[in-house]
Amino acid sequence: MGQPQQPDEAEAQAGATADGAGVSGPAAGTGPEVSPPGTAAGRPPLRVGMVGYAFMGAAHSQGWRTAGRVFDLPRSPVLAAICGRDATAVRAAAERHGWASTETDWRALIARDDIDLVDICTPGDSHAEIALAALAAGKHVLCEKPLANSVEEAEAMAGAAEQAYERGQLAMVGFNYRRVPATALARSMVADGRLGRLRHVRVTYLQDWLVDPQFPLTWRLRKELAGSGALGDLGAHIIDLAQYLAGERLSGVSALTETFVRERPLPGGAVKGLSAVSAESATGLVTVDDAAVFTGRFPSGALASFEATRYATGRKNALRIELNGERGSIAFDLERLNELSYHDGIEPGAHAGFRRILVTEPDHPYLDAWWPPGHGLGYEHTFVHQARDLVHAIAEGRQPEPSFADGLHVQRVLAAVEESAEKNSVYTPIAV
Ligand code: SOE
Repeated sequence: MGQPQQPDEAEAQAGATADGAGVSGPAAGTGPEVSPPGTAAGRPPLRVGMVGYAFMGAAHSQGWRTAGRVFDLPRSPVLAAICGRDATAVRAAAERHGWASTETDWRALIARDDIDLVDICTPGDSHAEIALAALAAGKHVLCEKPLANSVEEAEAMAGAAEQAYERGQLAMVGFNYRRVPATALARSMVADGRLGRLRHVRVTYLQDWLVDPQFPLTWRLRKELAGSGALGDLGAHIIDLAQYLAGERLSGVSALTETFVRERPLPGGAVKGLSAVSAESATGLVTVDDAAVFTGRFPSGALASFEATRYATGRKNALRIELNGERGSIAFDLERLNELSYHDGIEPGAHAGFRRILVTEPDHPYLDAWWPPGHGLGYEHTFVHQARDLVHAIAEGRQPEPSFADGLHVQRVLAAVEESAEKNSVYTPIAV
């Protein structure tokens, strides 16, 4: 196939870099020498080449640009090159986000000697091809979720990542919601046994940007580009998060999917983030699901339920999760991401009840490097933490999580959901 599609090109507007970071290294001057922005003297650089520059490209740029300024990292991320097919748009993106150079062909990016890591922020149809080529060229790889558009592609990617690991190259999937301090804290509480044996894992991911039937047929609604709809886009996140928090993989699912609006106007112009305008008359068919609802089993016996939809009127980015165990419960809502609700089931009845943990203390995950207690974080910080964790794993030569093998299992769950939905919700086992 050719160059990956850059569907949200209009998002990239020329402009000053957000935080004053230059795009061509430190300015010459007479003052004392300073390291390039975001790098620290004496630490080897980690030179990043990113493919894609739309919504996720902007989010990942923020992560790479900020991680070395907030955290003491063993290697300093350098925003070496950004790649997209439209030369003008990619130059504008480079300036806006602080990248030092541009490429219009991802193969040229991968061929460069001055790139250590390839960050893939394109739609799913190009993940496998770029990741396989980058691993073959000796690069580390970060790949946006879901890992691929099919189980076959994901298997090839996980296989290549396993071999690359033997050569010292690392690969990770961008399930960024593991990097919210509150979800990381939840994971450690489950692992410490505070909830005891898990009985229920209940997760929903609700958005509403498709409620209007006149919203255009953007790439996320086309199977050949996106792989699936709400299922792969939102469902992949909650499958990963549920498995991460539970500490085990789903062993089977039973599912319903639906496409509520089957024909939509074609896009009439630029797509920006999740917003777009429609063409006057031409329409096209929606080839993905609009919503997916499914139940699942964990090998431990815990039951799980999932809902992923773009039709939850009024819900913008509502990822909610609740875990109930024999000894306690935990609840999290992405729209209040600095908080975690915890019920200690061992506490005497008279005083028991859910309490709010404000996850902003320096001894909470990631927070020792940020602001004083109570000064909360947001969505973008998950990408900073993702960059931080990957840099540490690379410097220490250990497998980062979620690995491509983890991404492959999520892909198997997605495929099982589609299979079950096609077969009247029949329970569909998944190899763990
Ligand atoms: C769109 O639904 C989207 O941007 C997803 O693609 C992201 O993965 C999620 O983080 C926010 O919503």
